[in-house]
Amino acid sequence: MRICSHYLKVKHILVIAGSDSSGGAGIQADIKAITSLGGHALTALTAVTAQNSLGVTGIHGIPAGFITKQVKAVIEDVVPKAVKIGMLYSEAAVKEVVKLLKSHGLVNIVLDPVLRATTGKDLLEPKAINLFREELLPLVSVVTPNLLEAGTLAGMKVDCSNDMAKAAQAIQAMGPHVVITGGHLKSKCTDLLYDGKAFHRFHGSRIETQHTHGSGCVFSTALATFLAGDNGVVTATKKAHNFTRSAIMNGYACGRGPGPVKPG
Ligand code: PXL
Repeated sequence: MRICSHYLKVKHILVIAGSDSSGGAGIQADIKAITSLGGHALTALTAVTAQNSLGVTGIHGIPAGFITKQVKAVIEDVVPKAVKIGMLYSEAAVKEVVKLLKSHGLVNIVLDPVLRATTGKDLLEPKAINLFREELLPLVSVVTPNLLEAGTLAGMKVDCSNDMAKAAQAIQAMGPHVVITGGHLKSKCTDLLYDGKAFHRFHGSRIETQHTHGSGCVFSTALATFLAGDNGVVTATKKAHNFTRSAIMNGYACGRGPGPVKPG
């Protein structure tokens, strides 16, 4: 049988995440980021959101067993080089993903701990947060909270560089490397990586735009894709930081509210 050499080079990234009908965040952003970086996105949908640039009007969770069915179907056929986990929505989905991670030898797992949409709607049932901390975080390679998510995971307020360092240590103690994204900082937009040994800071001046929808999804997905490309966590974080800054610079209006970033 003739094997296409291009197929052998393509990195397969498994994405477990929700759909954003506005096309800016969620699995739509993930697929754009992976594709533009030359990878192939394998996908397992966790929830379907009805939303536009002004807000989320509805969420329909996919039955947890069917999330597993999607993951098993793809990984029985193709071995992913990294996994990106985004919006999980239900406690049952968190439990199911914990089971999958325990039993399938998946590697380079990046968790974007999606808790709430910028417009205010919960994207994870609040009762699932403990399970998230206690069962899911210890199983992932890197977790990428924004300031608000880092505050919830660490149980403290996080709104300056010192808080970020303390929260990163508290979250790293739960298991994974941590990158706290600093896009919501008042001064500079510094992303902070703590790998259990040292802090690494990735600085960027503020980009004046309201079109940042999907930036967290793009960052975590780019990080997973760069890890799949055999970069260490520091290099992969730096590359994901640069890739996301470029996506934010190229953000555009789409509707009456904040528009999406443009990965690639
Ligand atoms: O940006 C976080 C996020 C993740 N996943 C989905 C979303 C959002 C934000 O709106 O809709 C599906």
